[in-house]
Amino acid sequence: MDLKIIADSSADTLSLGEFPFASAPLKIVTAEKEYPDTADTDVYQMVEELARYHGRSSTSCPSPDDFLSAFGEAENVVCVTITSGLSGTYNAACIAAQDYEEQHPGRRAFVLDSLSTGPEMRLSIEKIRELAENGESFDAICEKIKEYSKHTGLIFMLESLKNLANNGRVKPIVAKAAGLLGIRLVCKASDEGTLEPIEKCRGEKRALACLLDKMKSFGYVGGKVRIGHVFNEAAANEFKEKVLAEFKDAEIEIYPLRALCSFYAEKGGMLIGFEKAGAV
Ligand code: X90
Repeated sequence: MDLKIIADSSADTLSLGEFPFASAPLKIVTAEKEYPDTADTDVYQMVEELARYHGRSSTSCPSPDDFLSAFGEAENVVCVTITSGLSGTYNAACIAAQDYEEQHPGRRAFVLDSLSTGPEMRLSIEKIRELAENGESFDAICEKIKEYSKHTGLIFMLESLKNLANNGRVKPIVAKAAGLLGIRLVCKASDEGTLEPIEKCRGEKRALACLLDKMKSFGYVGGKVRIGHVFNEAAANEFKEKVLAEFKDAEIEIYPLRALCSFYAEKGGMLIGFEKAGAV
C-alpha cells in the first residue's frame, strides 16, 4: 500500500529514513523574526535569541494548505497532530484531510489527535510505520493506532512555564509554581490533552525520581521510552539509566527537541513518551 505519514513539527521528527514522511511546520513568531520549525532552524540559536528578547513571542499552527502540501500525492495519508486541547493544528489537519478526499476521489486521509505532543507523537509515528511495514490495510492501521495511542503516555519536567503562560496554554498560577530557583515542575498530558501539573520538586535529582515513580504509576511495565530534551542531555541520560536499572529490557531513545517543543518546554526541559501495559 502507498502510505505517507505526516506529523506536525511538534513531533520533533524530520524524516523517517526511507519511509514516505513529511513534517508540517508550526512556527515561533516575535515582532522581529519568525522561526519556522524546520530542519533549517538552529534551535540553540533560537533559544539563545529568545532568552535575550524581551518582546512578545507566540506560535502559530500550520494551515490546511500547509497540510495539503505535506500530504503531496500519496494515495493514503495518516497524520498525527499535537493535542487539540492546546493548538489549532488538529483542526487545520482535519480540514485538509476532508479537502484531500474530496479533491481526489479514492484517496484516504486520517488524522489522529495525539492529545499530547513530542515523544508521545513519536511513538505513534513509529507504530504507524511498523503497521504499514507489516502489510496492514489502511483501515486496520487507523483502528490500531487509535487503540495504541490509548496505551501511551507523556510526562515531563519543566524549569520554566513562562512561554506556556504568556501564550495562555497554562494558568499563570501554575507557571508561578515553577518560577522559583531550583524548582522543577513535573507534569503529565491529561486525558483531555492539556497540561496537568503533578508535583513541584526541589532539584533535578528529585524530579527524575518523581518522573520514574509517575511513569510506573501510569502503567509503564517495560517497553518503549522516548526522551526529548532542551539542551539537557545529562538529565535525559540519567533518567535512561534509572529506567534501565529497573527495566533492563526497556527500549529507550534520547534526542533533542526541535523548535516548537523547545520554545514551550524551555531550556532544561525534558519530555518523556512511554508505552503502558497492554500497548500492542
Ligand atoms: O498552535 C500553536 O501555536 C501551538 C501551541 C502549542 C502549545 C503547547 C506546546 C507544548 C510543548 C511543553 C509541554 C507539554 C505539554 C503537553 C500537554 C498535552 C511542550
